[in-house]
Amino acid sequence: MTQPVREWVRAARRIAVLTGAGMSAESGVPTFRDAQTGLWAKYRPEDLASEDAFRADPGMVWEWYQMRRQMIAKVEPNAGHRALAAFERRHPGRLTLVTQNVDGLHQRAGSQGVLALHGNIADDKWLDEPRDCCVSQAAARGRPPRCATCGNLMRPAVVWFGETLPVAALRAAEAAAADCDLMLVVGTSGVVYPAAGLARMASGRVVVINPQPSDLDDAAHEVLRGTAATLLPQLLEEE
Ligand code: BV8
Repeated sequence: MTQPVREWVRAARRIAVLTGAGMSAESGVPTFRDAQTGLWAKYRPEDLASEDAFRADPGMVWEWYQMRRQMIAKVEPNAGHRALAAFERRHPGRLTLVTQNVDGLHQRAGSQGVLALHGNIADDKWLDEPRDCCVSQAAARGRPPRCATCGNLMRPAVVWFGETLPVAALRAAEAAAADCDLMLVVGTSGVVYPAAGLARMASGRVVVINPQPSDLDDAAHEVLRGTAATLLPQLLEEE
C-alpha cells in the first residue's frame, strides 16, 4: 500500500518526520520495548533514565549509558536513515526531521538540522548547576566523572523522564507539525509525551510506519506495516 503514500510524498510541500527507537532497530540498536539483556535485564529503561535513579546509584546508571554508548559507536546508520538524509539533500527545506532517539544516527547519516527532542547520548553535562570549581578544572576521572572540589557529577546530556524537553527543539517540532502537508511517524510506540503528541497535532496527513500496532495508529490516515529501512527508501526515492 505504499503507492498512495508515494503520491502524498511527491505532492507534499512540507514534510515532517517523527522517529523513534524502531528507526535504529535495523542498525542493531535495541528498542526500549525490546527486553534489556544481561545486567540490565531486571530494569525498565524508564526506571534507569531518571534523575532519581542516577542520584540513587550514579555508578549503575553511568554504566548503563556507557554500555549503550559503546553499542551505538559500533553500529552504522541504515538505509532508512540514509534515505531521509538523501531526500533532504535533494529537496532542501522541504523536510523537518524530529527524533526521540539519542543515538545520533540521523546526524551520522548526514541529516542536517535534526530536532533531537531527547538529547544526545554522546554528550555529557553537569548534574547540578556548575560552580567555579566545576568549570575551572577538568572533571576528576571516575564512573561518573565528578568535580574534585565539590563532588558535582557528570551525567549524560539526555532528557530523563520527568525532565522538560529542550524548548527551542520542541517549539520548532510543534511548528513543523502544525505546518506540514504530510507527517511520517516512523518506529515509535507513541507512548512517550510530549513527543508522541506531535503526531496528534499534525495539520497534514499522518502515515505510521511500524511492523507492529502502535498507540498512534488511530491518528494515522495510512498505516504501513513494515520496517524503516525497507519502506523509507521505497517512499522517498526519486522516480
Ligand atoms: C516531561 C532519553 C514535563 C533518555 C527518553 C502525558 C501522558 C502520560 C505521561 C506523560 C505525559 N506527559 C509527560 C509524561 C511523563 C513522561 C511519559 O511520557 N511517560 C510515558 C512512559 C508514559 N514524559 C516525560 O517524562 C517527558 N518529560 O513530560 O516533562 C513534565 C515533567 C514532569 C511531569 C509531567 C511533565 C520526558 C520524556 C523523555 C524521556 N527520555 N529518552 C534515554 O534514552 O536514556 S524517552 C525514550 O523512550 C526514547 O527517547 C523514546 O522517546 C521512548 C521510547 O519510545 P520509542 O522511541 O517509541 O521506542 P519503543 O521501544 O517504545 O518502540 C519502538 C517501536 O518501533 C515499536 O512500536 C516497534 O514496533 C517499532 N519497530 C521495531 N522495529 C522496527 C520498528 N519500526 C520500524 N522499523 C523497524 N525495524
